[in-house]
Amino acid sequence: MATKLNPRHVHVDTAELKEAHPGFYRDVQDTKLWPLWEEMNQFANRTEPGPGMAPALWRYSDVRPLVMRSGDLISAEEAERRVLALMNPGLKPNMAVTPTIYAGYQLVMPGEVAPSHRHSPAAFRFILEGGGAYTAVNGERTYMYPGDFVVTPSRTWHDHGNETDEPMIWLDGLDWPLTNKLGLTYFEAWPGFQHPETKPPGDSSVRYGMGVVPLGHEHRAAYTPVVNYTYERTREALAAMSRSSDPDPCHGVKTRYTNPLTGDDAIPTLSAFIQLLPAGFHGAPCRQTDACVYSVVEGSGRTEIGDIVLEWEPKDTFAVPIWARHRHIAADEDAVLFSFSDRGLQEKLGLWREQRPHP
Ligand code: GTQ
Repeated sequence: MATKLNPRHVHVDTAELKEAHPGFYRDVQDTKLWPLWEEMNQFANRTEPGPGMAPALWRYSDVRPLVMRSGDLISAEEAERRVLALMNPGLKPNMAVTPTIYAGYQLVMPGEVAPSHRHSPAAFRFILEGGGAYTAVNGERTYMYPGDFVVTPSRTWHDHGNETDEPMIWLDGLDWPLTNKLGLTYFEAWPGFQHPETKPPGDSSVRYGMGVVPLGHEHRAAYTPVVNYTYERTREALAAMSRSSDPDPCHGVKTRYTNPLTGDDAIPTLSAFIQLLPAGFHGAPCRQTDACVYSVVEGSGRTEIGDIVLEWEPKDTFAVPIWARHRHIAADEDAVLFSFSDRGLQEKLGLWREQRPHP
């Protein structure tokens, strides 16, 4: 994307200055200082948000064979987590899909357990393939199926196990690049292999996800107490909403995964959404300051990002950069897109912006 030059570009020949005043530059460096005018153009030349990353598409038909091959190379236990991470070409060499978010395809083969650990980055899983493997969060198991959104808050113990006879593959999202930037990335291995079961499976969904809350529960955590937002329920919500309300011209029918006790994002640093684009939907172009990663759940279509056209079908993943004007187009059946970004973080900081077509 072309960047407009700022009219107050800093017109300094820094090479000439440096040559004429080597002593000054040396003394400044020796004093643990650095002249801002050397760097100012990097800052002042950018009049619009971004870019920070590139538009990108990961076709599941390309990804799946590699994920399965990784299953022959290394076990879940050896790898700790057997994952192929999405490398956004615009963010290399960082293992990141947006400036603040890491994502990867994780494989757990039948009979395997990925051992219990916890870490400062928060994580979610969005299930792509298989059915009935579990993630245990602080000893509460949830059995996972395609389209489920499973939350592993910061510093919660978690292990993944697959007692079924099919491989399970899901998309992981972590706020790891952000915790790296904050100098707050750390990790602990559970002393045993698996955390003991502490609650019956699904306990958090009935306790906190039904619109009733146990008396005496005071919610202070920054994260949702619900472990699994099942596709069964979110799909029902999308279907009902699309029957009774007009789609937004840019986003179709779009909902956000929230903490049912506070209405905030389920994970403060990883806002997550799911939207339905009705058959034949031709979205209006819009752009936002949050880079967004999409995972296609149902249907097929395309997303136009400037001159770039990304054609997608179920289980494909694609990334829309910061402030990139884009539109979604659904083919001749309803499409469902899961997505995630750092929008909630930007909103809290007063940085989030959206530009929509004028009505
Ligand atoms: O499942 O805990 O993709 O710790 C990267 C690091 C997944 C996990 C990842 C992790 C995990």
